[in-house]
Amino acid sequence: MKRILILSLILVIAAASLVACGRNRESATPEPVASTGDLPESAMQIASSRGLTPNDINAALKTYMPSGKWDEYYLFASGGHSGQVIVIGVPSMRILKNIAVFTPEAWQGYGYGSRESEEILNGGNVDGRKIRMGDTHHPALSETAGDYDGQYLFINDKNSARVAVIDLRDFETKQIVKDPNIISNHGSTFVTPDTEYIVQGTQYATPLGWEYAPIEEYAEKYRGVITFWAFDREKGRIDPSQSFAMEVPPYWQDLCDSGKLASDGWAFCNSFNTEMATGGIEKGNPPFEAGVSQRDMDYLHIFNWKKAAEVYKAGKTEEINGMPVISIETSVAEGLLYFAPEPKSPHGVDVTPDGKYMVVAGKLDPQVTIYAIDKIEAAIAAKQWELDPFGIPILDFDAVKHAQVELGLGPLHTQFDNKGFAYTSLFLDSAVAKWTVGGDDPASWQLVEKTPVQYNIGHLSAAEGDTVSPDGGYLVALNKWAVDRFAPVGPLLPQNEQLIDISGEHMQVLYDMPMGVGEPHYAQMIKADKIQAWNSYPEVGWDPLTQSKSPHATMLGEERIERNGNQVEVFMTSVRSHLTPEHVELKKGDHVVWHITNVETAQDAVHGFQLGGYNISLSIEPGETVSFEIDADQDGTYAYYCTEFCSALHLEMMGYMLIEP
Ligand code: K7E
Ligand code: CUA
Repeated sequence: MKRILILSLILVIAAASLVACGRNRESATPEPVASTGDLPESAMQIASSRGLTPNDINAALKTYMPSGKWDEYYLFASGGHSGQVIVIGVPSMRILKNIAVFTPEAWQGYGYGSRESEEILNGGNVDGRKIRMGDTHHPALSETAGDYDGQYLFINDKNSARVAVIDLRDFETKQIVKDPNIISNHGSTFVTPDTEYIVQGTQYATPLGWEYAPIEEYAEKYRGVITFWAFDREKGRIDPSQSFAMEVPPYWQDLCDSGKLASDGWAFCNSFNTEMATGGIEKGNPPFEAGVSQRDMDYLHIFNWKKAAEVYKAGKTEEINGMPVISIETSVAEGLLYFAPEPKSPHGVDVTPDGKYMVVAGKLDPQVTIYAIDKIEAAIAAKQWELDPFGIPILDFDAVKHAQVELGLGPLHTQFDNKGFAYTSLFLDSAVAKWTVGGDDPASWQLVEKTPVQYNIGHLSAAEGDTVSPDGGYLVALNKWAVDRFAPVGPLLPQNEQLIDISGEHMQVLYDMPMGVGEPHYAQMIKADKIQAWNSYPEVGWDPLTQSKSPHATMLGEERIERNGNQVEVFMTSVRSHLTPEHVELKKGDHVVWHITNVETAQDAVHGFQLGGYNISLSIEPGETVSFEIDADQDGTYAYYCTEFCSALHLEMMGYMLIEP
């Protein structure tokens, strides 16, 4: 009886998953299973010998991706401390790529000599200091009319307040910008519905420009900013010359989200230190964790960014460290900034797909609080407010609060599906709560069910879950602790990314995926067919930094070494299976600029390049031209070679750099 049950489960699910795979390569595979009789006896043996339940088999089939078949979604996950973005296929949870962003990465030739990558990384230098790590938190896909368009990805670095731009044609980082006024950031990156701006907010307040001021002068001198980085879609770059910031009180702003549809033009950011606690437990002061949690309410910051952009364009700003900043006074006078009280230590704020409601989750409050944009706009019109010490209007809580839903302990972040449900992570409960996104009637907002996750969930990510039209189907829980989920690997454990099926009536955990490179705070999941990635660069001699043909492109037969005094320029090509020239003869004291063009156009025909003793590692992808510079300051005989096993004669793909004393 049980055997029949398992077999029919396999059959039903196998049929369903075949329908689900749309974008797959043709291959000469055997006929799909059509009846239980087609199933091999061994399937039953595997199931019984491994003690699999029907649920396990269900989960296995839903995530199984046969060789050569592609996943339905890409998950772009923050790589946390690695300073990278991890690209994962859903539902298989196979890692497709780690994109180097804030941290050098040798395989991709990022930050190991290539002029292009050094220029990008140097964009994130702080006061001239090279910062070569990151604490990435929130990836954001570019949007058109509130939907992911698959063109660009942005991600922030919390520790040094930087934002990076990744081009999804080649999955490479193109730009890092450093906010000139803050050193600590968290509320980023969040895009406005047409990616006009990328929103970035301060976390820990400092004097603007992170200059010195005694902590006793906190209320007077310390501030935060919410920066609106303008994005030039045509150039694929943030344009700092069109960007502006808004000064905010030192309330430790946290997560943000942009309004959409009904709330288009607004942006929302939490805060959690309206106490303006300054810590100093060693001086007998209340510690931060107590000082910051004294008040029952903090403030949801509500920004009218469309109006703020006009105020900026009208020049009503003050330039601070080269960034035009709208002062608090101007924001108040122009009606750009309002507060709404929000219960205890809020963390996430997430706007519903229709843009009508903002969901705020307080870490120390078991309920989520839902605000309605029409109520916010009405309270502003009716001036239902009192003023905070900085003169900013605090809207009446009862006037703007729409509903509250008790979900459980430690609610943090919320995502949405296509059936009118919201999913909120419960950090302390280690669970995901599913609840209804109601309507005008506050009683229509209700908890539906909870499912345990393992363990201490932070963010969660649903398929297209931040857009105006979420897909539903899949949800990934980004858990901080794995504890007992995987074979032991010493005291530093991986985090656990859990795939959850949300297509049915009840949530089901399908798969545990260890993330062993850093803490994946947030991720966004996009339908795979929206990504139009290049197979090779469009033209031989391509410079991925400018996304155009490099002036140093070298075609076959044009290889040469040019010398002008002690300035040497090498024009090299790489093709299976040789690097030309094979001898680079230099004199001690030469300054060398070295260009390599991969003249191949075949997909996957990548050549790497490393130069012994000189800390050079490059990836030269089909069609790409890469440049690096060295000072030949040590005479000797050095070998350079291709680092990708590109052909049968790959080991012969080498050359000598000879530096004559
Ligand atoms: Cu909750 Cu940085 Cu979005 Cu971590 S943050 S979880
Ligand atoms: Cu080219 Cu190995």
